[in-house]
Amino acid sequence: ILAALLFAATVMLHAAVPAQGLRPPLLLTGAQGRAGADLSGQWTYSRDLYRTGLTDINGWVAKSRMQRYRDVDVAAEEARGGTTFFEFDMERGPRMAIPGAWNAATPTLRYYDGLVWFQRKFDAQPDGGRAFLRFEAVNYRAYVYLNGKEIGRHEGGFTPFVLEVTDVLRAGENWLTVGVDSTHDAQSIPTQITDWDLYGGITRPVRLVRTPATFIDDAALALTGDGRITGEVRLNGPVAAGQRVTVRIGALACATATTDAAGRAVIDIKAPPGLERWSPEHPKLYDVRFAAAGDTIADRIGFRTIAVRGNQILLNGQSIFLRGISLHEEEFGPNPARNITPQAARALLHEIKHGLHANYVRLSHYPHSEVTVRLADEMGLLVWSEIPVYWTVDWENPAVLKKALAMQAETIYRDRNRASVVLWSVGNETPVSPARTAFHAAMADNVRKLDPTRLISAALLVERQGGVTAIRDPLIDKLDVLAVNTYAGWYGDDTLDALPGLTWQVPADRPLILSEFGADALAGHHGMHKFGEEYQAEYYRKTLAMAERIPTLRGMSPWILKDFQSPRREHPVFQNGWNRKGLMSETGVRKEAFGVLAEYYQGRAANRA
Ligand code: GCB
Repeated sequence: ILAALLFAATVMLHAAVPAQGLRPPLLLTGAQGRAGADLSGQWTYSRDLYRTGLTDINGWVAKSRMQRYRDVDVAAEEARGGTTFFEFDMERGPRMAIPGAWNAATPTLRYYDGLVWFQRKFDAQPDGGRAFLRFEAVNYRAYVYLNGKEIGRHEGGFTPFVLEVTDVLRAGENWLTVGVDSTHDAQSIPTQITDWDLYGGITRPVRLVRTPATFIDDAALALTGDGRITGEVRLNGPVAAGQRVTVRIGALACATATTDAAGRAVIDIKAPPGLERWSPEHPKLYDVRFAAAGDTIADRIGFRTIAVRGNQILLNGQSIFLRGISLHEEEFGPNPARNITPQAARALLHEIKHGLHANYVRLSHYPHSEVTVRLADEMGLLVWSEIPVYWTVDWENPAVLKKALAMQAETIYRDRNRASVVLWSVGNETPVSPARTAFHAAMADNVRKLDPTRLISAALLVERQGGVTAIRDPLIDKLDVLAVNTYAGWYGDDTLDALPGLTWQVPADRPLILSEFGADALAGHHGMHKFGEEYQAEYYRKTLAMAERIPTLRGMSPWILKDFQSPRREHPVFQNGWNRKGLMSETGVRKEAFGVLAEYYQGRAANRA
């Protein structure tokens, strides 16, 4: 117990200042509030299944005739009567709304998995400052060209990246061309096989962002367990030691600091006495302004502490139970495009918070849109955040570990000002092996360095012998909160009546959450058999009865709020491309099990247990 207490204290007491070295080169944390342009809207596109726009067959096929990113107006060249041969014309290509996955845009791209070129023109004028493109997410690889010049590449479908275009941007019309390759392989994260849809494309907004020569690239604040507010402000551009940095937290406090020679200032003040703590019941956010070198960025930040003590999870020092649900990034509707607008995110989170009486959401299995995480802050929902180290990746490969660490860093730097985010997960259902455990351990160490203020977890596999379920996973030594996915009563032959009698052998000194349990039901299909609404509802009753008997249980996020698309799910009557474990159909029709969970959570909320 003493060891557990010391461990808990370590989690809380570290300052929020992360280690150097793992940081993405540019973050532009305050991009939303800066001058520039939102490049959402209609983009033209061109399919390129054989990647001809990127490859040169030993100079034999002149690369140029296929290169969609060339700075050339093909129609004008044709009109001039030239002899140059082009096999593309982005100008006259079909159009698609960006952001949004191509799979939902047109039936011919429904199952397309490969390279697509996108183009969009925009006007710009030089303003003496710097210019950047910030992509919130491109799934899975992006090749970015501006005015015919390659300006950068990115791998990873769910995290933001920033490319500087100051020297390439021209006065007047600019041509932005992006090659998006959705193909996954054995070295990608995730690999080719998952249980969700392909969703290729520019799935989140793209912005042109203008800044002064020296600007605040990133600024973060967090409340620590010992009653301090700590963080950092980083300048990018010509910097000098001793530049003054000011941080205002609403009308409550104003802190100052000075930069070091690298343009970084550390903030560390005693939390002001009147500081209201953020919680799901009271999601208080402060308007925070960071100013330095003539530049200002604003954010809305909540302050709370999160820690573990023994087998309890403490929010602001109080033990809590996480009444949650899992969520994929899919809006309501028969044909999701993974286009999460504020309205779409609000509708989903509203069902969770007010329909289910939940205080927590597992944003699975990858970093969700910034819109969703910000709304969780505003509406009051605790968040589990994860990157898609899912089922199995190439554990032995150092290049793959590097990708995972980079993805994790991009996520943490994006969301570390979000009070809602309390858990970083380092994996989902990864079969135990020495290489896999070493991989996850390196991830956990990385997370601990980057963000010592939050808790670390992973959704683990359990072992079952007869009626006894146990966790036998050496990774638990690296985790603050244990989490397991369990499907007894759905996969396999257990009867529902057997569930409450199953027993759990889990460490007594750690909090446990059920990161998943669930059963498919087709909305409107009735009966006490698999895929029937009544069966799913009874499965929930019996699983909840089983859960009640786990003494260290501190929360759950059953699988899942709504039905979601998955090419893996091809039962011809009940699935047809949809995983049906939703408590709601894809269009938002509640199944019977929704009421079972809502009632259970209402009871827990009323007992404040
Ligand atoms: C799981 C996975 C999740 C699947 C779910 C299922 O354990 O983590 O991604 O969708 O089971 O429906 O089987």
